[in-house]
Amino acid sequence: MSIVVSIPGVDKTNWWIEQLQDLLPEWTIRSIHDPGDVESVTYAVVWKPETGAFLPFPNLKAIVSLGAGIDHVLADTKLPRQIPIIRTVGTDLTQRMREYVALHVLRHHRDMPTINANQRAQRWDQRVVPPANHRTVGVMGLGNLGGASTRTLAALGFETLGWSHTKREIEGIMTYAGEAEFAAFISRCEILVCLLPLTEATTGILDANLFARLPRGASVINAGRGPHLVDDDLLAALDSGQLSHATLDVFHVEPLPSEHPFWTHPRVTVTPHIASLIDAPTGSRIVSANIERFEREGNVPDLADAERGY
Ligand code: NDP
Ligand code: OXD
Repeated sequence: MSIVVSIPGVDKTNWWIEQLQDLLPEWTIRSIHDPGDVESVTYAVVWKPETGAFLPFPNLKAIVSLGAGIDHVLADTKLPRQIPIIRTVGTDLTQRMREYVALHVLRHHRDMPTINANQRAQRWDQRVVPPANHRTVGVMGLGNLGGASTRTLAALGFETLGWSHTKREIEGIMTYAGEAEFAAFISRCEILVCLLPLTEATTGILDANLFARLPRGASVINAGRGPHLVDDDLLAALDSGQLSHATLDVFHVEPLPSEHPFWTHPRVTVTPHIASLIDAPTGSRIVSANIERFEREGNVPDLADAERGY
């Protein structure tokens, strides 16, 4: 009975192995690069696994994504598609994302990027912005993270909208669903937050067409995945004034390459995929509980739907 761990970086892998071993003492836990008896491996705990990473293990019962997203697992063109994928989600992850969304929405709402630039230019400009209840914020994706973020925004007083694939009811939030209601949603979002999973349908969703439908001067926060965004379309929308600012946590290539224009653009804030990074002690508790439950019941609530892509 063994578990293999695959995370880019030897130090991180060893750290996770130690944490998991403490919680699952009866299991053998090893790096995927030194798996021992491949027949005994029944779980793989992974973040951005290499292509073909799962092929050596004929008895895998489940793949555990060390994160909420499973796009990094589905990106493996040699993935054995029948193996269940378990997401790692929990209150810590949700709490961190709520903090990130609140921080950056408030920052856009109060026009802090301009105030910071004014400080650098020693310019005293007392800007008056509307209070939150006169500001409309829209969240794309109303799952664990998006749903919780809408509640936090509403608690801060924002007029809060949410958009998802199927209709969701969230108290105090105006919700929209699917293509049919997208136009009504997007035309109202002065600040737009993307917390969608990356799927075929959502790749490139943050493009010129979407930006043109936002109110002029709107701002965008992308904490979903880099490929949701068409980078050049964002740059053009910022340059034309259609958008005022963007905060980006996720990128097509991570780490963001040093020559990428986002690093130095005056109206782009870059954060290094830290909106809701899970830590090894918390993550290991969630992962070990999920593995134990999957062993017992053959199912867990956090099972992803690989066909759907999230
Ligand atoms: P969930 O699976 O819980 O929720 C996904 C939401 O997106 C659901 O509301 C779903 O709608 C909606 N959705 C999916 N496809 C579409 C579509 N085509 N059109 C409209 N709505 C759609 O995901 P989480 O909230 O747990 O996580 C969301 C994403 O956040 C992750 O996949 C990951 O990419 C990103 N993430 C980023 C982190 C960071 O640090 N930057 C940290 C963790 C996650 P419905 O329910 O109706 O199907
Ligand atoms: C995740 C992430 O998917 O950290 O959990 O991006």
